Amino acid sequence: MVKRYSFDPFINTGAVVREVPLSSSEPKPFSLSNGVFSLHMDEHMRIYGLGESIRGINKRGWIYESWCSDDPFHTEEKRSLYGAHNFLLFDGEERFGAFFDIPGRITFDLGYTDSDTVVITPERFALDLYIITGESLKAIVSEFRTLIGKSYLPPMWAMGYGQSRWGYVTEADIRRCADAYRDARIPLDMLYLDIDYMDSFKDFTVNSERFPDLGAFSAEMKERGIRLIPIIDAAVKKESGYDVYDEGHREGYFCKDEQGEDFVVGVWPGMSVLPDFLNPQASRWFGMKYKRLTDLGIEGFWNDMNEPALFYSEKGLNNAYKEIKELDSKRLDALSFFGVRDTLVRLQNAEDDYKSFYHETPEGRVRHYDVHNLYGYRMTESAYNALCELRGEPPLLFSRASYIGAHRCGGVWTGDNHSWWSHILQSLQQMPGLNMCGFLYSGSDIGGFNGNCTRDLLIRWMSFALFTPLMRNHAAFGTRSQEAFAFGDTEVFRHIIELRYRLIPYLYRSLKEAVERDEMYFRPLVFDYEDDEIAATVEDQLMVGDRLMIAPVYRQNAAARHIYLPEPMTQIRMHEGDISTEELNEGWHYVSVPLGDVVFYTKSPLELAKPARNVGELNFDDTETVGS
Ligand code: MIG
Repeated sequence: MVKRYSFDPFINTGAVVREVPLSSSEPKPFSLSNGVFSLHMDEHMRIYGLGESIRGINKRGWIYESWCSDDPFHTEEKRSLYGAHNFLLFDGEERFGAFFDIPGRITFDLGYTDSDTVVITPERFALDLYIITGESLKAIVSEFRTLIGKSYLPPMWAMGYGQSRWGYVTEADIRRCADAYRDARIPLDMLYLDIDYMDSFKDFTVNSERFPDLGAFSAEMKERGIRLIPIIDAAVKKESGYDVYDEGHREGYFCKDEQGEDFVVGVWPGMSVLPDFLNPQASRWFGMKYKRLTDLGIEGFWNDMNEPALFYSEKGLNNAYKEIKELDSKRLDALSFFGVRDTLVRLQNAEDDYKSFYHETPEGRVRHYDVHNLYGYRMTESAYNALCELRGEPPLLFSRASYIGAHRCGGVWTGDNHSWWSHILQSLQQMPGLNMCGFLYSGSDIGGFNGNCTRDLLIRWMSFALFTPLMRNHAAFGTRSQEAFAFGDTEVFRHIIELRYRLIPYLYRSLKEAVERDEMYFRPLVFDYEDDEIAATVEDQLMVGDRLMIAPVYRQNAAARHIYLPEPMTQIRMHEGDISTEELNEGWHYVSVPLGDVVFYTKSPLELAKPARNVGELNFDDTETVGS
């Protein structure tokens, strides 16, 4: 059951698709005073949800803030990442879900300040609150999901493995990568194009020296079973003569400052402007620009920098110049040096900039700051609507920033993680939260984005990520190569990636069913075994689809780990491409998992396809059954 409480919302966020009558009762079990929702927690209460956020599956004990942020350091003390997913599931003596539908900042203190108390503080008291009850954790999630509408389902080929790297600059770089995968006989379905394919980082342009004929190149790759997936950034280069800028400027489709002038920010293309994705005309206009790339045979995109990320604004930069000039006249001491340094650092994603521009929405003019968390969502929606219209079917599409609602239009990747062991576990722990909020097609940058990857890290990361719907290896500019062929011996990677393809019949069916039935693809164990007190504390295993359980190794040098089975299961082991099984009883086991073996568990027989070079070549009818 869903109850809705309304507290002066000034904009329809679009998150909710079902009409829910207003409830006049108190928003129980919260108590509300002075614009703050609070709740006393019993000793055993656990809290799930909050989508893409850091720390454990059970969120109790930390403080979170929804504020879509371009922050490439996903360390434990952070409160926000790229998404704003304000759904929580409280599991104590009282069991209920709560969705705080608010486009701006909101803080969730989940027993951080006072370990027995939840304190939820919307910065501006303008929101809808939905309280959701149901028979089980799963039922509450499903009820919530029917409220927010069906999740995005990508085309089947998007279940293939993808290789990406910020640093493939030319057609030759991409072809070399494709060839290396072919030569190593490692399956591959997608190669990603990062910002360097563009002409001066201008959206919807192609650098003609680097890619003389993208249409022909994309056809050549497709012939080989590989799709090219270009990036699109949110901001548009401010340059007269660049038609996207000229048109948008003329039509008033960019966000405006206080005086009604286009608000100018610095991002990759240099001085840039921000499409007003909250203005339906502007959104449609921008979305239709993807046609330039679909006309070249492109079938999928990733949307980046849509928090929106701002390196600086024209306004902020001018203020900083002034400060530096003043300093010039003083004698430079350490404190003024640090002052100036901080001024420059603070230019990035500055709160003052987010307060300095406006959107034209159907509800009137709104300040960006108050609706900040909707921007990435609306960019994804812009692309999704246009691409569905242009293609007659959904594209491959995923985004960095998001709000609930965007789950209907695309997936998400979890942004700029690091080549750190802790980020394998972090990624695992993010998946169920994302799934609760409807983001099913998701995954992390395999091998880690920032920092240098090592062979063992990549093997372990992939052995987990082969279960994530979005399976993409991606790395930052200037980092060490981390493709599956980069570490000399390719066999070990070929076996792992082949296992992914062998599992696609099961994984894609699980994804599709999760979409159709408003369910989760990844679940914490406790969702399936509610009365099992041990299952409720397991933070490094997940259920995948209706019958699999995974328990990956994510520690450096570990060659074995403890796993917990809530019921007897068949252990499936892939060793050098061969599959073997073993029946295990319920309870704890210490399982040997040498580097390169993939070990997982099934409750009932599982079908495995034969390996294939790409999804198109997979034979869904030729499967073998393993497990009992
Ligand atoms: O400021 O396009 O998260 O995946 O490779 C960095 C370059 C911009 C951030 C994305 C990352 C991408 C990178 N982008």
